[in-house]
Amino acid sequence: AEMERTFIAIKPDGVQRGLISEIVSRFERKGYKLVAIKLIVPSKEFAQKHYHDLKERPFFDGLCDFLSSGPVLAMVWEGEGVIKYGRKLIGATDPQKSEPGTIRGDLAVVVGRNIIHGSDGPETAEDEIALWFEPKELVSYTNNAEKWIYG
Ligand code: DAT
Ligand code: MG
Repeated sequence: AEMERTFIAIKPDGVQRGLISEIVSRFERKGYKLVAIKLIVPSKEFAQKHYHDLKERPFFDGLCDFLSSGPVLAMVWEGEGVIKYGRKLIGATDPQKSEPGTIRGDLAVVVGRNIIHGSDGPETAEDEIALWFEPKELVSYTNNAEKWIYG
């Protein structure tokens, strides 16, 4: 496998509920590397860009209102297989269907307040990272635990 990067965001419900440290720690303890992080309140127009693939869905307007309703913790995480496995850590879109042990399974109840976003593939990861972050905000550094995580 190759090092890859994914875009992960804690939505306004997760921030307001005090779940930042819980969620960040799951990615951190797994062994993924934090490359960028910032707290921002996205505009509705920005939320519409982020969710542009869903613009025909009936919940699109409410979803964009919700994402822009408060602070979002935007992050980039790096690691082998992090795009796909990050989605596994997050769990199914509808928390009613998320397995226990996943972030949504353990910490959320309904689909409209499912606390976290994660890129669903390599192309969306690249697009979402470029939408949310300037290249200079992606921090280049050596994680000294890496040789213990990857061997
Ligand atoms: P995911 O966030 O798991 O990638 P998605 O990309 O299909 O899911 O949808 C984006 C968000 O839209 C999702 O996290 C919550 C909301 N959403 C999805 N399906 C919904 C529905 N049927 N009703 C209300 N909100 C929905
Ligand atoms: Mg999605």
